[in-house]
Amino acid sequence: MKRVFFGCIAAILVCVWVGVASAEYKKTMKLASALPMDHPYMVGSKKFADLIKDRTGGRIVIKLYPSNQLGKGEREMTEGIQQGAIDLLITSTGPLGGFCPSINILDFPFLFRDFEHVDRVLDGSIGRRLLDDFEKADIKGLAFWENGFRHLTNNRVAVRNVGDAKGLKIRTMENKVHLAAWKAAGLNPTPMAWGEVYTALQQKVIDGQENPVAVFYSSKFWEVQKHFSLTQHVYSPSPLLMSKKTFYAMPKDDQALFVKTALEVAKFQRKINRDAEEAKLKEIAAKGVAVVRNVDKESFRKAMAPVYGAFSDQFSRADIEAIMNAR
Ligand code: EAX
Repeated sequence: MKRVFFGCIAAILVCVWVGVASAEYKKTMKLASALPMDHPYMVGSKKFADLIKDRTGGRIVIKLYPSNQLGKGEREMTEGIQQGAIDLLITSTGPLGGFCPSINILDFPFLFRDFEHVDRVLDGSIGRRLLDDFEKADIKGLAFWENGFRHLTNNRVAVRNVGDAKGLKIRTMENKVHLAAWKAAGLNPTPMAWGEVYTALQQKVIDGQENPVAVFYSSKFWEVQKHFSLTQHVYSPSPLLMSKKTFYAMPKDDQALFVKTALEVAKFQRKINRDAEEAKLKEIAAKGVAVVRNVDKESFRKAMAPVYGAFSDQFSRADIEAIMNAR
């Protein structure tokens, strides 16, 4: 009888302690990204920050730092996450392979069929495992938000098939899989941090780049690019990352709240990204950019296919097929 009584007392004390711990935990956090406030990255981030503030009664406040305010590019800001200088970062997987090698499996060309396929993989066990892998790099992967399907743009030629694009000097992210894929396709890719791309295009140091519609639109690339080809050559996921130090310093209830809210906002953020794409593309065309919609995607897929063999020592056929064949 006594054991039950003291057991109940202990349980009550733990609940009180957890409650007090959560009630006492207060923090103002920094959330960074490479893109401006009107991009879905930051629309999603604002919703996330508002929900966290509301759900913690104002104990946790997340301040937003868009447009590379906290670093030259996503690689540098990911280093900031590892060091704890930045608390949260919404970033493409571009440079992340240097921190968490397994994430590069998502960067293969023509890996995903469509958005439904993307959601099934990223919201399932494969996506969860990839997010968990970040912990080895002192990073907490909260959820997969979205950059979108990437498309090729350039200043020289209307690209309808891979042959039209041969020799184009294009910027890619600092991503070994993307670099290899574009080399295999016969282009001349050069890796560059996001913050340098607009100027490099303006000064014609490079002919083109590749990014989803929303990035092209929010960065006003119609000012420095004439041709937009809907190649849809790779899907670009964007994990919401958190400093592992910051995450585990929070009481367990707040940790669970951050994961739950990040997953909830992932659905909202992907939807706003997808729903706005066609209207943005029409505006891009209205700004004078020549948009090629009927691209021969198969010519790009075939030309980029050797990249799978080039990394077969790091990514098994079985792992690739587990993603490709996910139904
Ligand atoms: O994450 O570097 C890139 O091209 C990324 O797609 C962009 O910064 C958004």
